Amino acid sequence: MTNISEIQVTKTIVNEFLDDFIQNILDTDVVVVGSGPCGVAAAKYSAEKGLKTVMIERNIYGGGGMWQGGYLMPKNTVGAPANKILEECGVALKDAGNGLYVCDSFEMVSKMLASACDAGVKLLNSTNVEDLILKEDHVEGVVIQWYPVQQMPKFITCMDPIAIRSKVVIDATGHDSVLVKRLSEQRSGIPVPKGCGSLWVDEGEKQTVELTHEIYPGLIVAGMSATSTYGAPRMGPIFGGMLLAGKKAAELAHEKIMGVRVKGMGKGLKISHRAPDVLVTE
Ligand code: 48F
Repeated sequence: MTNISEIQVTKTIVNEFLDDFIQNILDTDVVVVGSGPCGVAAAKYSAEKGLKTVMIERNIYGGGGMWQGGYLMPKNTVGAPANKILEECGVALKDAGNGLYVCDSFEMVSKMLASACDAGVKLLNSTNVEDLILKEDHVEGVVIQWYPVQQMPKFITCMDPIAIRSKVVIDATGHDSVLVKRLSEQRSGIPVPKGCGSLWVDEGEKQTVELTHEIYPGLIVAGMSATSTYGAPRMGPIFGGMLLAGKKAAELAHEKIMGVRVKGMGKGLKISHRAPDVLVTE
């Protein structure tokens, strides 16, 4: 039998949260906003590269669009070579032919999140990133508020948020491109996200990776957020491009922070404030 008091439980939670927040979250290398397939891959690979990494999710649970494969069916597909990322995480895959693989969506979510945790990623859930810390020529972190607070009527929510400093922020917020949208209101040359184009699986998968780049010093746009920023084709219920985009975002963050060359990246894909030259719908 235990002898645990109610007060001890509360004190343990409060102390642990504040210690963790101040030591591991408040001032970090990389903040990944969004915990969908792109965000989790970005966070996992950033942490595996030795970068202090915080992943922020407004939902109570992580996983974003990975929980349902499409049309409410819990089967996820990925195209090669992204199957290797899932194999690394221990996800059981079935070969569906032509470079397509399929797995159970809940296994993909849980094993990817476990892999990010094992790499040392810190997760803040129920937390909405509502703004950037934006200095004259670079992004220096994010502004956060509890998501339930943000959902309350405006007359109650005249409550200031708080901030987390980071060397790099990765916008992996999916279709809404939340941080690019916010930045576009304040800096010329940053596109106003237009939403994704119509379905084209192969091209959408390719472009989501190609469009993942540092859009402004300190802000990397990645995955569906990049697709939606430039109106590139949607790829539908296939997640390989998202995983590869997340991995690329981590490599770009590592390159920026450590000053190392990104292995295997051609000249055309080096860090640039402009989107790489790809076919984008007008
Ligand atoms: O939507 P989401 O899964 O984006 P992704 O990782 O992958 C896209 C695919 O799931 C799918 C697709 C391709 O297969 O078409 O859409 O690019 O995950 C985005 C996550 O970001 C969270 C949101 O709740 C979701 O879990 N999010 C969005 N805005 C914020 C946020 C915000 N302001 N603060 C915190 N989290």
